[in-house]
Amino acid sequence: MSILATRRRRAALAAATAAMIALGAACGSSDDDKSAAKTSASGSVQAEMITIKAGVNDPTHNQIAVLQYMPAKATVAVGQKVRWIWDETKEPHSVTFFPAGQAAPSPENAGPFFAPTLPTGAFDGSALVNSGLQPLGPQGAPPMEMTFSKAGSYSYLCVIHPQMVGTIVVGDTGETAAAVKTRGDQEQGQWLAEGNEAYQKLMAANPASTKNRDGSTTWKIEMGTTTAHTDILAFAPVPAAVEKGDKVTFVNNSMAPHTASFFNETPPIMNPEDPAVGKAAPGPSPQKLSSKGLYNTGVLPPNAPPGAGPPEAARSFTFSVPTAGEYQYICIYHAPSGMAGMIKAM
Ligand SMILES: [Cu+2]
Repeated sequence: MSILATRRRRAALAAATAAMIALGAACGSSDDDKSAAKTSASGSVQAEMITIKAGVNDPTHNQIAVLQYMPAKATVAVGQKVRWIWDETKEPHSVTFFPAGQAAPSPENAGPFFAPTLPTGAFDGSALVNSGLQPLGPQGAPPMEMTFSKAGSYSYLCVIHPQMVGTIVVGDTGETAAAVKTRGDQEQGQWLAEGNEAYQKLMAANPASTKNRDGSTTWKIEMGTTTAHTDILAFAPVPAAVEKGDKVTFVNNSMAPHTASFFNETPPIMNPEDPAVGKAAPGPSPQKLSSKGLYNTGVLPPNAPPGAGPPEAARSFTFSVPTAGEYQYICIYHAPSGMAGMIKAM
């Protein structure tokens, strides 16, 4: 399936889901009905399912990725179903509940949690429940549903995005689907605004440059940026055209790992788990860029933890651009969000 067709299918799926949620909201709530638990004529308790989004990308601007659960916190009754959806995110996330006493891994050691460990019954906090990273690849992700058997407060997280933490509070009464959706929408609006502001700032900044002794210029390309709740998956612009003989240095000052990868009509690396992603090609920095063959920075690590990341040199890679031409590149990890750029040399 082409990427476009896949995106259309996912967009249609997302729209269908939104319509379903809206329908649920319309018939499931009223002002004097704050609790989702309803007693039927037979006396059994029926509870509405609530829905939480595991991340979203700005629908009109995919390069803005919200790294949050929306809403981050929800209250449910014992037995009330919670559903997490991935319909509106281009970036993979997990919903991972660790048993009490088991610490979460760091993003670098999260590999064992990329595969799912789905719930086998109502969750009581004693066993791992993990959606695995979803979606991986162009196909959409199925939702994850679970219920809780014991009152308490349960936190969960995304194994690769430390800023993504959610809480489910289990008590006597749960919230309605409408109340949860309203709060999720409010949070989403707030984080998208935060992301849009950061995007504008990244795009408006003048690229840092230094003059070299030989008269050439070295331009700095920022690889994305990070806010408290979003990742901006865009390369900051260099001038519309650089002079042949100039250099460009990719610098990762964000909180996400990135690559700058020029495939030049060689088969692109699309699988983020491919060992070639992390391998500088044809060799370590600096490299002389040409329009033939693969040029890859390898994974430039994030500037994390904040203020204590690896030195800038370890997060940078320089190419000289000896000949005029157009050189297109992507970040292998974030190509689904549209993280791509071009260097034009005259
Ligand atoms: Cu990236």
